[in-house]
Amino acid sequence: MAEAVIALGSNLGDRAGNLRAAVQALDALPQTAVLQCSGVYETAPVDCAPGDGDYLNAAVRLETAMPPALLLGACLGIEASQGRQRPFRNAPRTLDLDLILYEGAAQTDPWLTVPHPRAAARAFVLVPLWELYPDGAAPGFPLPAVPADAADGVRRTDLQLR
Ligand code: A4P
Ligand code: MG
Repeated sequence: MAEAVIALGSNLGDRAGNLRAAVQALDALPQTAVLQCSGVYETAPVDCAPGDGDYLNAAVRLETAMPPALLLGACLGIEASQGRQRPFRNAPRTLDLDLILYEGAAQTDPWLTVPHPRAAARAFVLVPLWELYPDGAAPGFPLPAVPADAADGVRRTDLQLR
């Protein structure tokens, strides 16, 4: 089994419902279990069009025997099952599942780059990750500090993923 972390995001439709359904779907994948869920954060959109709605973001820690490519494919399938569309880059979405890290894997293919190339610069990813790894020791991805100027846009909610 390998440890993996998936970041979840939604700014369209029933945002909390979308994230909760995704956690259930991830937990139901073969040879995969969701070990831990972060809190749910309301976050200001980053690099998005003016007027886009706020996101809910979170992260989950998994153990899985699915290889990274298969796990990514499963994530894309879960997004599709929740009506994810990609009309343009950073478009509003019902559900985004990004594979942030996968224990023992490091690759830079365009269809799968792990650790995720933009995770280190995104407060909406790093804040939930620090919650999962309070000592900063995420497998293969020592956590960088949350950029001070970006932390303002990330607010913890009372919502729970499960
Ligand atoms: N892909 C390659 N590596 C990975 C990986 N590690 N995890 C490929 C997931 N996918 C990966 O994905 C496009 C392709 O990337 C996939 O087909 C896959 O083969 P996508 O879901 O359309 O792209 P994305 O997730 O929207 O963009 P990106 O570049 O991964 O993420 P970013 O840069 O983080 O931007 N603001 C707030 N507040 N909250 C957000 O969640 N998200 C974005 C997305 C922008 N602003 C945001 C948020
Ligand atoms: Mg994505």
